[in-house]
Amino acid sequence: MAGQLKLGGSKGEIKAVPILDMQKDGQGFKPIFDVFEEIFDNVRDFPVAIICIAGPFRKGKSFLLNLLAHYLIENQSSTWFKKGDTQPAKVFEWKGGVERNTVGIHITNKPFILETSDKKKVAVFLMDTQGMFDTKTTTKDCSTIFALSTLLSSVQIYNLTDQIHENDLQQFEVLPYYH
Ligand SMILES: Nc1nc2c(ncn2[C@@H]2O[C@H](COP(=O)(O)OP(=O)(O)OP(=O)(O)O)[C@@H](O)[C@H]2O)c(=O)[nH]1
Ligand SMILES: [Mg+2]
Repeated sequence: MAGQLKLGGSKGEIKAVPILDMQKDGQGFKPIFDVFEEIFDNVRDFPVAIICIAGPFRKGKSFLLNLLAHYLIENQSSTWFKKGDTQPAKVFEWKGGVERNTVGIHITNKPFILETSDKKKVAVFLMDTQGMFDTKTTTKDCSTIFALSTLLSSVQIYNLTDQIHENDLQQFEVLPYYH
């Protein structure tokens, strides 16, 4: 993604759709190829950039993606979060509590067509991932989510709260070996 992106927007209602789902028996994942193909078929003529958030469960990944989506839906306006707004756009499902919410990998069904500083159009998608390291998610599943989202994304944000601790960094050493 060259240069700084400028104004652009997405026509029609935008929502997140799963491209990787958990198997019915809860053992591993299955890709949803038809959704994948349909989404990217529409942007054959554009370079594509995927902005992804990964990281531990229950830290606000989906919430942060909704804030990003809200900002892009409002065309990156300086007044993008208006006075009356109490919540960000509902593109990705998010909730409070201690139970994990997002399962698999989800991506926006439509791109935000943005423009780089050298006037090239880019189709930008936002991508959400299942939270890692909760008791229901095996290390192999964490590794699958992390590896796939790293491979698919142009920019990957690793979402942590507070400071970065040594054990956060150690998790990067372990993840690749379980795939
Ligand atoms: N105070 C505060 N709360 C936040 C922030 N980001 C998220 N939350 C809260 O954290 C909770 C979890 O948000 P989600 O976005 O569903 O978290 P998640 O990381 O996607 O969770 P999983 O999908 O289960 O991994 C919600 O109650 C949010 O309101 C933040 O920046 N500040
Ligand atoms: Mg989530």
